[in-house]
Amino acid sequence: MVLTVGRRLHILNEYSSRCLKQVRRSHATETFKWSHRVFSGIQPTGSMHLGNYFGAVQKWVEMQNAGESVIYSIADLHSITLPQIPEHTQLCWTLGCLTTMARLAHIPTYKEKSATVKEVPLGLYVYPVLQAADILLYRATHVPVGEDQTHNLELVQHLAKIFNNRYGHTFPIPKAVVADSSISRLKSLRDPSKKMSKSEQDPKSRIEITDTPDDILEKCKKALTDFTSEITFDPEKRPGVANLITIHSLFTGLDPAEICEQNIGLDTGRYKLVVAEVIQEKLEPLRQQVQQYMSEPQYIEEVLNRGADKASVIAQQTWLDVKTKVGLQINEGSYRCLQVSEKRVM
Ligand code: AQP
Repeated sequence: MVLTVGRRLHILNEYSSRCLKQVRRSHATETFKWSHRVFSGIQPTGSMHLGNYFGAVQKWVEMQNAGESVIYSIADLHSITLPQIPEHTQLCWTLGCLTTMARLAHIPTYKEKSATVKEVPLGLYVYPVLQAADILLYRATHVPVGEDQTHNLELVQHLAKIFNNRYGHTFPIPKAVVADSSISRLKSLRDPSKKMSKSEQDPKSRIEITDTPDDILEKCKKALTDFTSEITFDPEKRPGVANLITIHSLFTGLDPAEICEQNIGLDTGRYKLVVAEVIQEKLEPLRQQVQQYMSEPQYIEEVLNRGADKASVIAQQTWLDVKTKVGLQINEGSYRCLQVSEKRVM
């Protein structure tokens, strides 16, 4: 049987309106209870620093150790490496069709990063949609991320709602799990008006997890503070000193006020040495553990492959569901639907 373009369109319209009715029916009757699932990721754009660690990774380990169902990823597509995970890019396209340019242009992480380049790459603009695809593909219910990602998470929630309203309940509305708000985000040691970042050109702007004690001392000494000598915690007026106190507080669990009290009489130069010592001591076991893992590349590869195999089963299931609902997948049900429509047309 050969279908003309007109008939194909007619049949597809029939099909769409049937699907729409099914969707509306399902909205009215279904209540969904998603099983708890945690998803998050990190870009392989450089060496992990204290911001990544305290902002997100520490929480990931906590949730994993608490026995939660977790998927943590290396967001390689985000940093343009190997596009070998088609479901992520396919869902990204689908979700991209559900949002607007105006909405994406308002996302703070986009504004910040686009301000640093003359020609803004399309990838930077679409980045939050790819992030949404990553999260929704695994039907995650909880997303532990740093405070800088809260607006991106709002876009994910918005896209999940739009998709569910249009095509039927498909995704949970994921919740951001943000580290203690007092932590907020760690700032660059060289310019405390910016966040600590892997891709910042000056390596002295961040403390990396694998930094040696000498690196740490050097970076703390060079941290930008101000011309007031005593130690006070004032993130607005004295962001450089406040950043050092925050790092100190994160490692020791001490309140910033307690830290200021403990260090009365020290000037900022001497206080930097105190902070360096705290970081050196607390980071050393972590650094050694990382070194140990780095000496076992086969083991790391095995863990990554095992995780990827598990994740890809979920990704494929979700993408099939999305394709079917959007009408990109002709399955047995839709084929019957086409046959019925075909008879009616004839
Ligand atoms: N300075 C920070 N303070 C607190 N949390 C932070 N995160 C990043 N920087 C800070 C959190 O770390 C997680 C992983 O980040 P990512 O690699 O996905 O991307 P990012 O936020 O863009 O981190 P970077 O280090 O700044 O990378 P580049 O330089 O490549 O852009 C996220 O949950 C993030 O919130």
